[in-house]
Amino acid sequence: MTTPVHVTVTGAAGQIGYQLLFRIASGQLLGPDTPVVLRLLEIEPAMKALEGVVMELDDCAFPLLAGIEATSDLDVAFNGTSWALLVGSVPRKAGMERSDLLGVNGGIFKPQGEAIAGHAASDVRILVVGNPCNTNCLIARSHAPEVPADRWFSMTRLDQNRAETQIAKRVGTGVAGVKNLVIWGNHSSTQFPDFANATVDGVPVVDAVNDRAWLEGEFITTVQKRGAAIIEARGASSAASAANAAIDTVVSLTTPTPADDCVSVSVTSRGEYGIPEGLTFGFPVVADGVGGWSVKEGFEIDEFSRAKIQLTVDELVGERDEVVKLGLLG
Ligand code: NAX
Repeated sequence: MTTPVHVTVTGAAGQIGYQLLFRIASGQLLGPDTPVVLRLLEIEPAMKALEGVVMELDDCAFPLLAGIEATSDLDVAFNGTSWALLVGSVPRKAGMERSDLLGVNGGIFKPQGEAIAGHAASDVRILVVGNPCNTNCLIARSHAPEVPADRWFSMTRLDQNRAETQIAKRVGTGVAGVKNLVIWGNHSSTQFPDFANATVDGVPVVDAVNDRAWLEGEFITTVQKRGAAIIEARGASSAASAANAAIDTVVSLTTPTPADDCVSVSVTSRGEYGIPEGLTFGFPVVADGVGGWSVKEGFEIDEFSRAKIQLTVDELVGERDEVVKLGLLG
């Protein structure tokens, strides 16, 4: 049997953790030939709940699950890990100011960045899911300068999946036909789901939908506000779809991207499309299937799109300025 790959999940006893761990252990993250060791991080008060999750993982008797390490110790959690899925965080609560939110998360993502730098495998890649995920990723990365910037990702794939479904339903076709649908910017309500570069069944979305007002209005706001709509309906935030998007992100980053498509994921900007360098920003990405990726070139940005992208740039710059002010960047 091949050597197991160690995968860390933080916030492992949470909602998303519960939807994610069983899929990883069954081979859906790294494929049917790769055994995994799960390294599960939780805070002390949630260790008992995590114990129950571990019991259930045991009870599945997954042939690919080569071991489970459940811990509240950061160094143990990230020891030898090749994929760190940072899910646990403190999302915004009613009445919380942005600086409070960023301050609390700085306290989580700074030490996690340091522990990744100190203990992870040399090939580690990190996907931040816990909100505010783009800036949490920036904080962790800044405390792990030893880990190359191109190994850090934050999740905009759930937004891509949401946007694809909206388009497919509108056109009355299957979701597999929707390509090149990028989410620019922050995983927040300023994100820009870019219909202008997307195609459906080989036809530009703009032509297939043939209703620019819907695309510029309801489509964008439905995707931007989908998380809130799910909380309103379900009384709890997206969990199964978020876990699914985390799996999709890793699979897409580890398999070659088809020429007519892209992956929506937030990566460290190197100034592509005029986005300020160093921001963790949602771009159209293409993966080579052997660990490399690049921002896809050639997307047209018209005046409408540029204005939308600027809004999300401004928000992320604001978040970055705030964490600088709070002394949270390494
Ligand atoms: P839950 O509150 O169910 O679970 C979070 C878990 O994290 C808890 O068990 C908690 O004990 C643990 N935790 C807190 N601080 C920790 C720390 N310092 N170290 C380790 N574990 C810690 O939240 P859940 O629904 O699972 O969501 C997790 C995060 O994902 C939230 O921040 C949420 O906002 C974010 N989301 C991000 C999405 C995205 O697309 N990027 C979409 C879904 C989701 O909203």
